Amino acid sequence: MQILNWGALTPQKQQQTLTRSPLIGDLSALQSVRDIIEEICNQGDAALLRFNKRFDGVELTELALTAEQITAACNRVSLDVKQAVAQAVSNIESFHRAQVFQGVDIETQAGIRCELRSEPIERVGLYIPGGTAPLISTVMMLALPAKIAGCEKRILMSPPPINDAIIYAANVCGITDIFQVGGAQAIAALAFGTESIPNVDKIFGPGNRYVTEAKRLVSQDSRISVSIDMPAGPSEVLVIADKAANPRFVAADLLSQAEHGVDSQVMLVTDSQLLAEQVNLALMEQLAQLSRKDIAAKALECSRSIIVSDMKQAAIVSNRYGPEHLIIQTAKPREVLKQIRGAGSVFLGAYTPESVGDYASGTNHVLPTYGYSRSVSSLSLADFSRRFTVQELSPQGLQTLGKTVMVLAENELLDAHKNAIALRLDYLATEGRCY
Ligand code: HSO
Ligand code: ZN
Repeated sequence: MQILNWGALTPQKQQQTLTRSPLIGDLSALQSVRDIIEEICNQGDAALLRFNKRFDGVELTELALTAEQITAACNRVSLDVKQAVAQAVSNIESFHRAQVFQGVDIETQAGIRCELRSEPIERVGLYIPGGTAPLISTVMMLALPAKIAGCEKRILMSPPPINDAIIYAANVCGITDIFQVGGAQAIAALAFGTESIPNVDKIFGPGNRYVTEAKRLVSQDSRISVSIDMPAGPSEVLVIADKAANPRFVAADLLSQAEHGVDSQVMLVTDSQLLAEQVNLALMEQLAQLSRKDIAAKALECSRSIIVSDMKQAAIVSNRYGPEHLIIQTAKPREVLKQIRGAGSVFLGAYTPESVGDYASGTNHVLPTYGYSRSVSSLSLADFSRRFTVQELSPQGLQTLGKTVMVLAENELLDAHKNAIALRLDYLATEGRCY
């Protein structure tokens, strides 16, 4: 990785060093996503079956997996995978159960009661991409909070043929329906519904450019009201390390993120030039052993090491970048943590590689990328429910608040608002209470 000295860079160069590559370049892709969405809207299941054949080379008669197919897939999964899923599920469940919303119920003034309540989103659609890495872990990260939140319909979509371990994880995590559909057409089906697929209220999950664009388009489509989890971009990690960090650990963590995709970005921020050089050597050594070395090598091409003066400056650089994952491998990681303002998920110390959060520590791995961590939260239980408020005033409460509301309404030139108060205050003064 290219080694840059932060202090020696002009402000412009510093900015450039922290810029991500532009997300969407190919406009023809966008038009084809629009066309796919319209085809699903107009022709439903028939179009989905056609797309399965065209894009995935799979000819099906039914989109839904049957109970028998699910059982057969589960039987083919090894005991090792089953045990690993069980431990991961247990930790992810513990962490997400602890997030159950407690609610707010207070009197802001005597007789003025205000509440904040939460209800599960009724129908959620969870998208799991196909491709070279079958994301068993993403099934757990989406399906478990959906179940714990109490979402009634929890639909999983993935391109055919769906990997057995994905089907197994979906089954263990309480998915209610599995459909064999991928790509933009899966998102369109979840958003609009088809003869066999019910439309949902919110769509979650990662995907390629087409899936991401389809999510964006359906969430802005005025014919429906479907929301999406968060804006998606390529995966990234930033490692803050000091001179005592183990360069082999650091290199392994950088590569674990670089292997996700050629557009993944990995950054090292350190106060030690020597460590940066040692990490570069370790990267070369470890890269050669990887099955996805071509992908990781490409990702490393636009990744960099930044030399800073101290850990305070390291935190400043990290905050400006706002990484999806932040690993702090320093003598006192919690001291650095105090200065961190934006990161999707933070991994502290030498024994907390990103992989543990990706799979099984309990935290969610669906995180804001592309600098959104400065304003968007990591996926949590709250994303599977909606919050709403309730208020109730007693006659005394209305008498306390009436004048204030009437003055504000009058000054907004909204007479009907004022009237709704005035006639009640009159009623209370002349007739007494009505209940
Ligand atoms: N690092 C990914 C999640 C993942 N890693 C799934 C392995 N499997 C999220 O950025
Ligand atoms: Zn990962």
